[in-house]
Amino acid sequence: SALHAIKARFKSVTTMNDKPQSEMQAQLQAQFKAALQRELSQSTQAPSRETLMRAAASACRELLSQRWAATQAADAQRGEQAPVRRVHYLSMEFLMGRALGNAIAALGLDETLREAFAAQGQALPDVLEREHDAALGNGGLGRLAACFLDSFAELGLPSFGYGLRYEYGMFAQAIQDGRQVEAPDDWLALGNAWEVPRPELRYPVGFGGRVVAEADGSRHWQPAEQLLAQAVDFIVPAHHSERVSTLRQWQASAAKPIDFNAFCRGDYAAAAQHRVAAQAINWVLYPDDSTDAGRELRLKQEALLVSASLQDLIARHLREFGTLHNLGKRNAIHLNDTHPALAPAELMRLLLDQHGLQWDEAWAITRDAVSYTNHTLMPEALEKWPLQMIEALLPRHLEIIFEINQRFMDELRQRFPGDEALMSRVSLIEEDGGYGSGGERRVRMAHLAIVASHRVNGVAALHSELMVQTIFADYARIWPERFHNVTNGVTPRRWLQQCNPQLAAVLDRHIGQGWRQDLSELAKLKGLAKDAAVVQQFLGVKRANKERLAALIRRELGVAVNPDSLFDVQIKRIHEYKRQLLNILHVIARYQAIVANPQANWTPRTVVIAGKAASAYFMAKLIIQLAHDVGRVVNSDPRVGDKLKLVFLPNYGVSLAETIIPAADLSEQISTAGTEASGTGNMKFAMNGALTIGTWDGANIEMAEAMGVENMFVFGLRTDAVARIKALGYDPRLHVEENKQLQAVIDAIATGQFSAGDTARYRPLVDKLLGSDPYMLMADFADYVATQARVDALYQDQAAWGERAVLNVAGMGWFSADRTIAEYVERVWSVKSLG
Ligand code: B1N
Repeated sequence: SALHAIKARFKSVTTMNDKPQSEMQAQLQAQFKAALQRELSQSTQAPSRETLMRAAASACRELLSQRWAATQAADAQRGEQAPVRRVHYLSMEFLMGRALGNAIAALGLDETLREAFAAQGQALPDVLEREHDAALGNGGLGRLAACFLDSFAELGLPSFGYGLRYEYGMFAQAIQDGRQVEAPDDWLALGNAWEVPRPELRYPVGFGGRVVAEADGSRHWQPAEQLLAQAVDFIVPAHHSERVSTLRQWQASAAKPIDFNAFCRGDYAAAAQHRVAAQAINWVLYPDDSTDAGRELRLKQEALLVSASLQDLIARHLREFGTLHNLGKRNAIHLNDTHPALAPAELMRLLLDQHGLQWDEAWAITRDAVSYTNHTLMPEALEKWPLQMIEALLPRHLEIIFEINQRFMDELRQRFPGDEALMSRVSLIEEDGGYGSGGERRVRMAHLAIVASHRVNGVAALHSELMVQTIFADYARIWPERFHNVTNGVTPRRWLQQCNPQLAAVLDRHIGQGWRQDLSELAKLKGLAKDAAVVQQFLGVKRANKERLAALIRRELGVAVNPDSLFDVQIKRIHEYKRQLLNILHVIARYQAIVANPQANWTPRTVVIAGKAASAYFMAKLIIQLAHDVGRVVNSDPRVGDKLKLVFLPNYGVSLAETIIPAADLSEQISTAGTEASGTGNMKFAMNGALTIGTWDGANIEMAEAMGVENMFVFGLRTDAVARIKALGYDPRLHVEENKQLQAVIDAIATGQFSAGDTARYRPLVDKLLGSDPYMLMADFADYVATQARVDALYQDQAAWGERAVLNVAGMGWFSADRTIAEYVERVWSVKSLG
């Protein structure tokens, strides 16, 4: 397999004189003792869980720092012949979650630490829980970047993740009166023991000002405002070698921190103005998932990330090779969506203006280095920056973008003479004011990313196909060889081994431990799916995990749910295309049916929903409110009892997912076909033995093919049908008129049955469903409800359900991020892919 080939290639760097485990244990114990003493200072009180957590984190950080130095030393000696370039993964988001549990698992020091904590009267899980989630991402795109870092380390890939050190990560979600309220996520309040500051790594970053033409014809930029970007590292360990990967995050500060004259005048606000403006860049992660925030501060964030990262790359490359001519052959610069798509413009600027290269050579280097992953086809997510804003903040970059476009247009004129329409469609500059432009001219960042890349990829087979058939069809005609697919994956360390230790133990017992390194070994389970003892163990583990989740639900919400009921789970960002509303409509239909016929043989269900809505996304917030209103009515109706519960767990994030996913029986992956690029939650659920109810969308399709489509509950319109119906003119009312059950559900919402008679509250939702229904909930409702009935029937036969659960896990070997990264190496980042 590709994975084996890659591992073999890296062998020389992955074996780095592994230390004996006893020495590691002794080191950790000593470091922990020293760190604890530092933390406690003179205090004689027993250390709190927080204190123990911080001491353990800083002890681990010390051990990891040694591995970091060894990894860098090994990578610096790769030389000219290495088959793979050093990867620089540029991303505005890295959704890392907690680090301590992962670090001690990677270091093989769980037991050592368990004992050290026990000596202080504390249990390991209680201490691990005190760590704040590092929530520097919105959802799937950010979590994917975190999984990739894990696989970079595991595969021994010379690499850096580059991001921003946000002071406030993803907002904390609280629920008041059934409505979402946002609070800042002050994750650094108590310090962060994982950070490794790199004071020697700081780069100037400019904004504003003007471009000056020199006498020799060269041009250079005189920014009005100078900032410094300072590196802060986070070290990511491999689990089966001493390799690590690095997440390098940038922190901006003012080049001139205070205005001393203003200070002496006593005008402190003016004195601190630069400082505040610089630090503002690091304040917050923009909490918009699958939409474009489009604000000036966001553009500054993107520019800072790109500039600091590329200056760091160039400095390292010059240290290693002493020349820039081979920069593209030795380095990959990967764009995680278009958020870092200023990178080619900035790289060109650095090569031309600071290092004196000529355009053609600089452009060849840039195209060799840069590659781009697209994560969504939705028009509202495609970044387009107003020309005027770029001109004001980054005037030299705009010049370079114009020149790239000019040369691209010249090339097209040669290849497709007279095709003016093509030229205006693929131009980097949107002249005519498309979606949301307000008539301004804008730079299309996806076009810049494609033109400047040697590879462009989608994140699942269907998505990659639709990408070249729809939004990038013209480009696929111009450069067919540039477009590829690399299906997403997740790290089995965090998402199976660590979040579900009991299932991991069952796997170890029956198929050995090899799956932890090579997930394709899960296929060995296939032959065991009919083994009653194995199935029983699977069901037993699930039951224990469900009890844990039931306890959490009781603690958080005061709702008692029955661990023997079917746990039906949908956790992800709240978005209309993901159709949490369809899920709620099904809950209402079921509620009405139970009330009408309480004696029927109901399969008891607990429906769990969690997820955050972008703060300005009205419809998504209304869906959260509806979930609460429906939950309140259903959960308190004595006629329903255990047969149905609907709970919404607040403040969804990585840690909550780690508890919920192992406890799920049913995974809801119900986006309108063609809208979810891949999904990665879908993979985590199936790996943990949940069955999926899903549409023929994103990676669901490849999962169904891998495990056997008979092992998934597939329903709904497929992409071709969606397109056909939309072309003919979709009328959602027809579906409502012919379906009594659906009518009753919509009526109940519209007449205020869940909102104490308030008929206005959900009018926007109802109007949209009956009006345009762009995500076609009405068209898919009947099939969804019928498929849920099939789910009920199978769940009543626990042996049959358990067999399917085993087969789901057995089919998930392909969806390891290790395989994904092996494919990126093959198709995108190898020297070979440069042709
Ligand atoms: O990227 C994930 C996919 O698994 C999901 O299907 C996809 O929805 C997600 C603008 C995005 N696409 N686009 C974004 C995030 C933040 C932002 O500001 C867009 N996220 C996805 C991983 O491939």
